[in-house]
Amino acid sequence: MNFYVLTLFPEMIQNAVGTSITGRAIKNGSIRVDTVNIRDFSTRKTMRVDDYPYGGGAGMVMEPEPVFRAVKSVEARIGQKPRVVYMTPQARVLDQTKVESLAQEKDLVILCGHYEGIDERVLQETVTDYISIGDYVLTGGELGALVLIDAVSRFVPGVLSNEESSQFESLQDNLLEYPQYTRPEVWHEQSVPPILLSGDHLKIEEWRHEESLKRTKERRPDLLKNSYRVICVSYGEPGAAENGRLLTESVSRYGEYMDYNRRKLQKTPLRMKPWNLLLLVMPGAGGVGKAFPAEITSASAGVKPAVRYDPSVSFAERFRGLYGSETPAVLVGSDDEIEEASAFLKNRKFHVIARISPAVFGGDQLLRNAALDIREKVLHFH
Ligand code: 4H6
Repeated sequence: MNFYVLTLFPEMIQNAVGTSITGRAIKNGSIRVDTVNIRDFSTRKTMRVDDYPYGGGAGMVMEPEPVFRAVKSVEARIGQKPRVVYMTPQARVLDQTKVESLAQEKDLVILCGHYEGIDERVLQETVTDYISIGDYVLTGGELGALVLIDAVSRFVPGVLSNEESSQFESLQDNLLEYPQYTRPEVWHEQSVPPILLSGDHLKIEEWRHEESLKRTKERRPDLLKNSYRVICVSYGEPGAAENGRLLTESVSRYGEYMDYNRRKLQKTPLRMKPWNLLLLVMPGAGGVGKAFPAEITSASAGVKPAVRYDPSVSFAERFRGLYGSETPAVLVGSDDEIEEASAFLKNRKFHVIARISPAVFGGDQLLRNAALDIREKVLHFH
């Protein structure tokens, strides 16, 4: 991924990104960070790029033309129009979902303002995204740009090692991370929670989820209103179950997965809450992507292999125990399957927020994009 930072202080950017993990990523070619000095595009002999504000008032404003030319110089270099991000306190605050969506871009231009900001007209003509890194004021946009580059880079392939992986992060579920421990086992008379020494990975994952919830309630209760529990149900040939699991894991670290080929599940009532998200994966979604790399180890790892699919069981019969309560739902299947499921789920008080073609299981990138799309839609729904 290529970042182009338009700034009056290029060395501030280069010094910072050259260090630590972003520095390693630049060296190994996973990312590039090019700086463009806006002053190089000044239209004046003095090389100044600021002027007095119309209407009066304190401070100076950055002129539109140098900024415009700086943006155009990047467009000319890459031969297309990239997204242009303006770092400003007057914008929605950056979150993990936005970070991950920006990481999908090939090129990203980041515009850093100084003085009192930049002339509104050039912003209107060039900026595609306004981003704030928090509700406080900085002397310039550079620190914001650095925060953005750092957070986005973590999702660019090749930037993190396997150990540093960003695959399963609680923030993805709008939850805080669980507490971490390392050696020694007893320190200042405090022991590491015994469950972490048990070797029971399923139990450990459950414990961590509980700790994440506890911690979020205590420290960031505001996050919980945007947090939801993913429950995936699938039925069909074994491929559908596998695909259901893959989709679940790309949407949520703590998703739950259920195989509705099982007669027992069909009979058991499942009453979903408003803070659940139903992912329904249907037989039409089973044929694609069976050879999908199974490298995503599972939050739902103890799930028994899918039982045989009995196509003679009707949809309504299969899901007779399933009830929502204003619960958002995402449907994956053929058009016909989705049609039938939508009607049924509406009656059961679900809200279908997305319909997804089984083609998403055709590859890693498609699946990731679908998962991002789902997360954005749920946030909107809530
Ligand atoms: C745009 C407009 C980002 C950029 C005004 C930038 C905070 C954030 C800036 C300004 C930023 C953030 C210039 C206003 C200096 C105050 C640069 N501050 N400012 N929260 N400052 O992401 O005076």
